[in-house]
Amino acid sequence: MAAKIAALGLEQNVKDLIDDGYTIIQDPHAHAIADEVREAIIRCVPAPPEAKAPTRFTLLDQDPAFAKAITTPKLLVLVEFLLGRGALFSQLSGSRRRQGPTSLGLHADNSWFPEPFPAWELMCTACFVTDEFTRESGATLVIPGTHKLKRHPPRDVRENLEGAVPIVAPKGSICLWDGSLWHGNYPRTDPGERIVLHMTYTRLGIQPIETYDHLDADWFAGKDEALPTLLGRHNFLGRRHGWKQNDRELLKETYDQVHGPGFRA
Ligand SMILES: O=C(O)CCC(=O)C(=O)O
Ligand SMILES: [Fe+2]
Repeated sequence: MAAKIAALGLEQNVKDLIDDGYTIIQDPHAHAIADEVREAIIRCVPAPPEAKAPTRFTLLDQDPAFAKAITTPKLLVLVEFLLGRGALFSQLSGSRRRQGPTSLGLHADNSWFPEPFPAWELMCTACFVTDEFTRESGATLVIPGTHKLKRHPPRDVRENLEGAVPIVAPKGSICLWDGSLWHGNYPRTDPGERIVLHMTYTRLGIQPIETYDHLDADWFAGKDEALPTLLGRHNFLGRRHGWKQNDRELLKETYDQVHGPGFRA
């Protein structure tokens, strides 16, 4: 892990994740596809006039730009840092937030789990910023360090937002936080829309929110080689087993991913 972090110069990002629970990633791969991702979200997320923040889920197979976004190299290393080897892709949504007084309430993304959260992270969320994030543009709001409390935010903090700061980040940035960090967003006062791709990953052993089991070899052909693992194709869990040799190999591979090589012969 340390070698992968050093190879991509992610030491500060790792420190941010440990100290603050979130970090801002600058990866040339992401900057190069920011327009493509933005246009794909606009194409795939219907935006009726009355909707305040049009959102659509289960987007991965709706445009080729999305598979590129979820395999951004620096992001995948930091996902492994937070969630371990063999982490799974869990959910992909696009949002188009409009000008207006509404905002997303303070929450931790560990929505499916009770508190206290475990000492290790269950899941993490990365937001691909396709328009600049500022307080006026409706940036994500975070309360740095709250990931250490390992709890859902209590009502008084949900109301007073004490300690909250906006994530200020240029277009093409990816903001990553762990599932324990308290966050929400600021109302958008700027005109226009804030277009974001929300990418969620989960630890191997935890059920992903979305399934992409219908995607076949043609879909994977020519795409990033991390995708089969991210979509559970190398995961023993959640499939029908006949206890053939292949299944045993997959079981061993899955143990190795969770515990390191040689955990169980
Ligand atoms: O839209 C945002 O600024 C934050 C969204 C959010 O809470 C999430 O993606 O987990
Ligand atoms: Fe969230």
